Amino acid sequence: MIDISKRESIDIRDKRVSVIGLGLSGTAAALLANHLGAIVFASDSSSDYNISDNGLKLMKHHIASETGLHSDKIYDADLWIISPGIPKNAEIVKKAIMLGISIVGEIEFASWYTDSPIIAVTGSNGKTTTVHILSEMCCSKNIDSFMAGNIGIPFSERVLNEIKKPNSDSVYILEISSFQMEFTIHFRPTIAVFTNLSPDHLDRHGSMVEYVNMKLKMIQNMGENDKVVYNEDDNALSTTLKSKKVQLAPFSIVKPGMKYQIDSDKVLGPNKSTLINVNEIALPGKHNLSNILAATTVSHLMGISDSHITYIMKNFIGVEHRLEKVTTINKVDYVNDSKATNLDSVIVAIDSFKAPIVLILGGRNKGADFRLLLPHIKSSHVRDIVSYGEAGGHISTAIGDAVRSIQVIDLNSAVRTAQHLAAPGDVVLLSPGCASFDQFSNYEERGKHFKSLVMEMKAA
Ligand code: UMA
Ligand code: ADP
Repeated sequence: MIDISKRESIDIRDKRVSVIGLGLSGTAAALLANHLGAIVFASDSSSDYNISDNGLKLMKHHIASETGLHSDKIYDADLWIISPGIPKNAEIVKKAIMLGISIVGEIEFASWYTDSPIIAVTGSNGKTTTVHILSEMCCSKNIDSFMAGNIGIPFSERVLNEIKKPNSDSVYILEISSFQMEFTIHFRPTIAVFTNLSPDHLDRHGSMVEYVNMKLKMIQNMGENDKVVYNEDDNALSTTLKSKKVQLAPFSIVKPGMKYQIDSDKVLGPNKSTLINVNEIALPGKHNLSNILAATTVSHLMGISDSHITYIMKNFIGVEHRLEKVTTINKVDYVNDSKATNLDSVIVAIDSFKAPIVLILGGRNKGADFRLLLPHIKSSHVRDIVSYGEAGGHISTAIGDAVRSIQVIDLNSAVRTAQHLAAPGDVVLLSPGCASFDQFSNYEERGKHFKSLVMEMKAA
């Protein structure tokens, strides 16, 4: 067994480490553990092409693995490093706990091997956008910022690079999901950022309380001198965080008294001087203004100049699959918001347009009640709804006759149908409000497919 009670004294050299899951995080964690001298065995119940490929990658480093099953060998271990996609109530996990095997998540594991500052961004929405803005803002002479975590770059990969090539200017900007917090012990960011909290992933966590608890684990090891940057406009979040013994740095797009604040159409800096007019900011939507203020508040704490912060506000144009304009066909704008996998994201997306919207919703429902969308649909410019995929029926029933709606089988038919419904001046918006897994491997694949369908229509 390995004593993991004190971070400083953990030693995995010559210890048996099972890495569960051979996706991005598992593969990176296996390589890091192997580099640190552990005897690694990696296992994934899937035998998909990319998972088997990852097994081959590990083989080149003499790391043993199995795909397509979990044999009993996984229990022959001093430590488990578990991938975020595997829930804590999975049968294999319950058995490992019963056998007394220590289990840590990939983020926890990687965090043991770096002392570089960590800025950890969590929340239900806006994490990736905030991480990208922050990474641009925190690029300066004496800061080398590295994005990692839920954005798709495993933290273990970054930490292994740092071990191989030490860099005292490194700062990690991590996107942290609720899944990644399930098995954390010592993880302690220097600055924690909370964008907002709204129901998401309830199918995995079972209840909102459990979901929020996972998010709050991010600050469980933070002390009185650590800083938590949070959205003061989110009442539940603000009330919860105010009861914690940490230094709070709020941001808000409506309230006064913040380090950076919005005064009618201007963004004011810490000394109340105007930094920029809101209409000069490249990213559209109120929600993005909130993300910008989150990044701005953190950047200020990191000692970044207001002139650089302002430059990024003016020039940062956004991240792929988030309100991304694909093209215009016959005066209809096509917008890819494939990353909108929950209702909150759909709401901010439809609120970002003044033109009539043909909204495409659908995919695999993560436990959301689409009736909650009704008041927002009525107060926005949504004229038509095309629903598709596994959730198509539920969405169609929930929408009823609130607006014109039609249910189709898949995304291909949804895009064709939306094209027929759209008139010049309209927006066709894919903001599905669901996970993609019924028809795609991930939201990126869904977004790319949407974009290729649109470009095919343009070429026809
Ligand atoms: N598996 C088993 N046994 C089981 C169950 C699953 O072996 O009993 C296997 C699966 O076959 C799979 C692996 O375990 O191959 C789990 O991998 P994973 O789903 O954790 O995938 P990774 O490729 O490691 O990607 C993860 C994050 N995935 C999830 O949280 C589901 C990625 O976030 C993240 O970018 C990556 O680590 C790098 O840190 C994706 C995501 O969808 C983008 N996140 C959710 C979201 O944003 O809403 C939280
Ligand atoms: P995350 O990484 O948390 O999923 P992203 O930055 O990828 O967040 O944005 C995902 C979707 O969430 C976007 O398509 C957008 O519609 C919505 N969104 C982004 N920022 C916010 C925010 N601050 N509040 C509510 N919704 C947001």
